[in-house]
Order: sequence, then structure tokens, then C-alpha cells
Amino acid sequence: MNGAEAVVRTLVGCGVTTCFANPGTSEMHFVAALDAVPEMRGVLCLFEGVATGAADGFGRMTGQPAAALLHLGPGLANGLANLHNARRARTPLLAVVGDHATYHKRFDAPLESDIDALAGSVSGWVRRSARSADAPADAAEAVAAALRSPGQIATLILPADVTWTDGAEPVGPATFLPRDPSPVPRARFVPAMGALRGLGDVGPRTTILLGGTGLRRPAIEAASRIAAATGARVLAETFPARHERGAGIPHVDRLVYLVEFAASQLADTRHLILAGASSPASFFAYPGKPSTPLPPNCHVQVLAEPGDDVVGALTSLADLAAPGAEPSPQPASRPELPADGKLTAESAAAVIGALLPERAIVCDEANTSGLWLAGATAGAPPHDWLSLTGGAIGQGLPLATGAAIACPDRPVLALEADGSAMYTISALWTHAREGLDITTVIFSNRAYAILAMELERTGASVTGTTARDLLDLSRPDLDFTALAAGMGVPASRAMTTAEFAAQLSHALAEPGPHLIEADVSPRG
Ligand SMILES: Cc1ncc(C[n+]2csc(CCOP(=O)(O)OP(=O)(O)O)c2C)c(N)n1
Repeated sequence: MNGAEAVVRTLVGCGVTTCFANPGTSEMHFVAALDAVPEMRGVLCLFEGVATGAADGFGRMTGQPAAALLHLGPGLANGLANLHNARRARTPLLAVVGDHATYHKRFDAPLESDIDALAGSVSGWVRRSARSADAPADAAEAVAAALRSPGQIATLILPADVTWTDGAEPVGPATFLPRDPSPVPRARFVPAMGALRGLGDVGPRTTILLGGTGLRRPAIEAASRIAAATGARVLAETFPARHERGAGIPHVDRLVYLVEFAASQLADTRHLILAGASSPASFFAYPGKPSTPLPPNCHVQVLAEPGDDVVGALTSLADLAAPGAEPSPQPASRPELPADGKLTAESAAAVIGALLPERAIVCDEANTSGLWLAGATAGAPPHDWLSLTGGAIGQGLPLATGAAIACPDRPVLALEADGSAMYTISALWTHAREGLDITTVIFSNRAYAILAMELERTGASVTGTTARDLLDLSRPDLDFTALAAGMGVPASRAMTTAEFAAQLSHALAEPGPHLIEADVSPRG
């Protein structure tokens, strides 16, 4: 068997059965091996950033790595921004990068580049297979590495001659790396209990910040018990990889994006207990503003690192601090469908809240148009909310691709700002090719609106029109219905609230991909 087929058979044996691919000449034997191993599903993506973002969405929803097949350094480089987001999401993900044949590298052919350097910038594990016979064991180890708690990117570089040379045999899953999260040492509970016991009449001065697996239902319920018994406040990290929320699950507010507002959320916090989250930092530095929203006298303690058993830690802490206390589930409640009128981001959010289906997976890259979404959907039927973990825009449409392939029985709603959508718009073609049940809503405000705000906040002085022009998406206006139709996705445009409600209910009721361009700002 050649190296490529032995690697693909090994991956399938290790549970990796989906490969989001944008291949080239050096990956041809890997591509051919997919015909020999039908258990591996190959999904063509027309840009590498779609393949890597899709693998991220798949990994977030299944906890299992998908493979992203990329073509040498340039292919990997095109996929890096969404690998960066996946790294921030701590998603288990296997990047398979083809390279020139080992003996060809010294000729410095045009596609020759430093793959290892690029891979190292996002990967927790990188291996270059040296021989065909070694490649299957390398692949098995790569899967184990990707699954190391809490999840990371493992990159396997496969030179072309390693894939085409015979003499390889598939191997079983690697057993030598731990995949389970570590239990939290008992000593971590002592300061947490101290902080919780100190709570009294003076208001909530201990905040539990949830992140990672701390935003899955059992962890949220444990945190809610602690809050009910002690008066502690519970918050979620600003951009969770996956947040289980909705009716029946305790509601958790998120720490807001703007550091000034985050600072007021935390102003009375004297103890911050981290459960799967990192200590919060401002997204950017601004002249005269702090780099962290934490008040100066706040004491930060780590209950559980992201790779620890976060659910176990919160449950044990709840058993100690809140024996007998019950979680407070969010009551079911939806907004009324708003009265008809010009569509706005706010009225669109109310429509989404009114219509969000049960078990929906929401991929949120709505940016400034998303301000009202959390409130409008808080009491909707239970759903998962996936957000832009690493701030590298162009993630939402690929993420939805992977989530829909991971969970074919669940509706996926991609909520996209227009500027971000354009980075990876070709994902729509994969939505159509694979017949994925994804409803995409494009919030078309014809601007990089957040950057207009950031321009003011950074104190940059604007004297002419050039700067504003760099933040404006008009002239020409983007026609998302035409873009979608050109890639095989049925599309419509909504100018009013009633049109949006009718189009969204139709799109959600009919299987397969749809796109709605939601006109949320006046033209001209
Ligand atoms: C990969 C990447 N490139 C550039 C940026 C800088 N950036 C941040 S927000 C933004 C524009 C966002 O516009 P849009 O998606 O339309 O959302 P809006 O702000 O209008 O709500 C840009 C270009 C980024 N965050 N990531």
C-alpha cells in the first residue's frame, strides 16, 4: 500500500472521517486514496480559509478532528486566519499539508516555502513524515495530539514521495497521549471557597467567568447552583467557541467586547474565578484606556484551566459551596414578531428570536448588527451559539459549513456581516454542492461599521474622505442575492421586517441552503 492510502486508512481508523480539501499536485496521491477508502468523506472547498474554518466548525460540534487538506505553504497560508480562530477556540483539528517530494526540495521550485514556520504559528503539534512506512504512525499520533485536552491543531506535512511510495501499512489509534481532561487538584477549591464565603450584603463581588467547556449545559448548571446559593455572579467569556443556551438552560450574560463596558460589568468584582476561561483582556489597546477590564484590586484565581475537567471542577465546587441548591433555568420566552416597517438590525434580531428553531446551531459573525441578538434569543428553544473566537473575520460561512456536516439533523443559521462574508463567500458554493441545511442571513449595512467606531476610539484624526472610503462598502453595492444565485444557493432580499420574517420562515422550513440579504441600512 502506498503512504497516502495507509494514512487515509489510519485516519479513518482513528475516527477522522471528514476531509475538507483544496488540493494541488503534491496531494494527488492523497486525493486518489479517497477513492480507495470510501469511509473518508471528501468535501471540496474553493478557498483554503473555507476548508480550515469548516474543520473548526466540525470539531466544535463533534469534539472530533476533521482533516483540512492544504497545498504546500501557500495553501496553508491561505487557511491560516481560520486556523488562528480554531486555535483560539481550542478545536481539535488535523491540518494535512502536502509538500514537494523530499529529493525535489533542493531545486527551490516555485511553490517551495517554509511550511514548518507557517504551521508552527498555529499548531500545537507539527510533524513532517520522512518515509512512507512512518507516515501512518505519524498520522495516528497527529490525531491523538489534536485531541489532547482541550483540543489543538496538529499539522502533518506529507512530502509527495512519502505519499506515493509503497511499503506502508495502516496503524491503529495511538494510545500514548492522554486525551481526557485532568481533574482539578483539591487545593484549587480552597481559595474559591474563601471568595464565595466572603460574599455578603455588599453585592456580588465574586464573579465566575466561564469559558470553553464551562459553557456547556452541565457546567452552566453547576455555576448557576453556586450563584443561587452564594450570590456570586456568573459571566461568559466574550467570544465562546460554543455556548449552549436557551430555554431550560440557566442564562449567562457575556462579558462585553468594549473594554469600558466590560470594566463597568466587573467594577464591583473583588474575586474573579476562572473556569475554562482566560483572564480577560481588552481586544486592543487605546490611548489612555486600560488593557484589562478588571478593577485594580481584583484578585484572579484559576479554578480550572481550559484543558482541565472544567465541568467536574464546577460540579465539585457547587457540591461544596451550594449543597442542595438548584440551578435557575431560563424560562421559555420569545419576542413577538415585530410590526412591519423598515428592517433594522434590531427588528431583524426580534424576528430571529421569534423564529429560531429548536436545536439550531447559530454561527455568529454579525458583528455590529449582532448587538440585539443575545437578548432576542435568550429564551428561544435550546440552541448552540458559535462565535468568532480569534477576531479574524471571514469565519462564519466556513464555520457553518463544518457545523452542518457535523450535525446533519440540526438546522444551521449563519448570521453574517457583509464585510466579513466577502472574505470566504465561496463557502456558499460548498453549502450548495453538499446540500447543507444552512440559512445564511447577510446583514448588509454596506460598511466596515465597527472600524468607523474604532477610528474614533483610537483617536486617529480624520481630515479627508480617503480614510472614510476605506471603511465603506458601497460604490458598487454588493449584490448578495446575485452572488448566492451564482453559486447555487437560492436567495432573496428583505427590505422590511415583514419580508424578512416571511423569508426567514420559508428558509428555515425548507431543507437545504438559503441566503437572505437583510438590508439594514439606507442606501445612498
Ligand atoms: C482577517 C481580518 N482582517 C481584517 C480585520 C479587521 N477588521 C475588523 S472588523 C472589520 C470590518 C467588519 O465589517 P463587517 O463584517 O461588515 O461588520 P460591521 O462592522 O459592518 O458590522 C475589519 C476589516 C480582521 N479583524 N480580521
